[in-house]
Amino acid sequence: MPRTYIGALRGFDDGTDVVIYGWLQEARIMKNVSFLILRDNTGIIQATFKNDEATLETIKRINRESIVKVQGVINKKSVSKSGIEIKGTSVSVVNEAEAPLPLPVIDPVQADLETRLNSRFIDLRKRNVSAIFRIESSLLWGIREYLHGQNFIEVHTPKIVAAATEGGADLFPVRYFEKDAYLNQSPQLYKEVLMSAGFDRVFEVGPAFRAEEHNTTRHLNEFTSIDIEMSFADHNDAMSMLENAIKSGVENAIRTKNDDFEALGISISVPETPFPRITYEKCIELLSSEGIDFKFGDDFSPDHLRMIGSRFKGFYFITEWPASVRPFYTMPKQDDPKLTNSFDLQYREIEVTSGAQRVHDPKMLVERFREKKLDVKSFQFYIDAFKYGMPPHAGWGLGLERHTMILLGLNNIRETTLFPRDRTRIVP
Ligand code: AMO
Repeated sequence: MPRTYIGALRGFDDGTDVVIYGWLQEARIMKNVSFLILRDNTGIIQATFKNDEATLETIKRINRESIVKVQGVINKKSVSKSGIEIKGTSVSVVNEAEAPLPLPVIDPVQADLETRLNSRFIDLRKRNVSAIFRIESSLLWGIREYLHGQNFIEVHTPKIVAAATEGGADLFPVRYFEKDAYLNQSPQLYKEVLMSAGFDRVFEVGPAFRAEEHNTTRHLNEFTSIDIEMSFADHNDAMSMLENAIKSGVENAIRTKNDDFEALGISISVPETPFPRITYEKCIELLSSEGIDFKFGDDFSPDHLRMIGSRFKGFYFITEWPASVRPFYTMPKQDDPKLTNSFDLQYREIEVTSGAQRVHDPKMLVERFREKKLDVKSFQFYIDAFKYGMPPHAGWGLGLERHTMILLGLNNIRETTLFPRDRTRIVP
C-alpha cells in the first residue's frame, strides 16, 4: 500500500486503510490502549492501538523521534482534538532514534539559540521553527514569479572572484591554485557586465560572503542575496520593481502558508505600495528636529535609523545618499553630484535592500575608482564591459534572511537562516 502524507489523511473517507510514516513524537501507554503521536512534514496525527502483547512490546521499546511505520484505518469519529485519528493495526520501527535526544522537540521551555543551533536538525523539526523556512521559501517564490513575469532571467555568477565589490576590508581570501582569490561579496560587477552583454534584465539568488567582524543580530558572514539589474532604467524604476517584487512575495506567502503563520502565531498583511520615500537630507532635518546633530556625509547609526524609522509604519525608502557613503558604481545625481541616485529600503531601523542607478560612462567610472582610491587594474574586466556599448542601468540587492526576519517580526537573523555562519559559528 502506498504511503499517505499525514496532512492528506483528512481527505480520505472514514474507514479507509492507510499507511503512514513519520517521527514518533510521543507514545502514551494506558491500561488497555496506547496512543502514538506521529509527525511528518505535513502534520501530526494520533494512532490508537489496542494493547495486545506483541504491539505493547514494540511500543514500549520505541524511543521518541524514531522513524516508524503505522498501518491502520482512518477514524473520523475520533474524540481527539483534531477530530481524526488512525485506528492502528500494525506498527514497526523503520529507523531507531537514540535516547536521550540532544534537544527535545516538544520543548515547553525554549532552549537558548546557541543550543538550538548546535542541534539544528532537531530544532528544525519543531513546527514553529520549520514554519519560518516554509514561509521564507514562499516569499522568495513570489519574488521570483514576479521577476519572471517582468522578463527577467535568472542567472548564476561566480562566487570565487579576483576583486572586491563592496569594499576591500570585508573579503574572505581563498587559495585558488597559484593565484589569490576571494569569496564574492555580491554579484554586483557580474550583473552589471551582463547588461553590457545585452541580457536587459537579470536576477540572481545566491550566497554573498562578508568577512565582517561584528557579530550582531542582523549580520551574517554568509547570506542569501536576491539581486536584480535592469537596462535602460534608473533608480526610480528599480524602486518600483522592488516594491512590486516584495508585494508579490508577501501575497504568495499569505496565499499558500496559512498553516505556517498559524504555527508561528502571527499574521502579516500585504504592504501598501508605493512605499514612502524620504531623502537623506530630509532625514538629517528630522534628526535635527529631535535635537540630534548629524554631519552631512556620514552614515546613520542604528539609533538614528530607529528615530527616523519611528516615523513610518513599515517599509520606507531613504533616497539620494551622499556619494561619500555609496560604492564607486553609484550614479551621481545630475544637478548635485555630492548626492547619488541611490536608495536603501528600510523597515524601521533595519536596512533590507540597497540599490541605485549605476554609472554607465566608462570615463566617469574610472574617475569614481580614483576618488575611492581603488586599483583600476583589478577591475579591468568590469571596466572593459563599459567601453563597448553599456546601456544605462540600475538594480538592487535584497537580503533574504533579513527580509524574512523583519516580515515575521523575529529579532535575530539566525532564526531565518538554516545553518548560520557568524563570527564564531562554522559548524553545523
Ligand atoms: P549591500 O552591501 O547593502 O548592497 O547589501 C544588500 C543587502 O544585503 C543584505 N546584507 C546582509 N545580510 C546579512 N548579513 C550581512 N552581513 C549583510 N550584508 C548585506 C542586506 C542589505 O540591504 N551590491 C549592492 C546591492 C546593489 O546595489 O545592487 C550590495 O551588495 O539586506
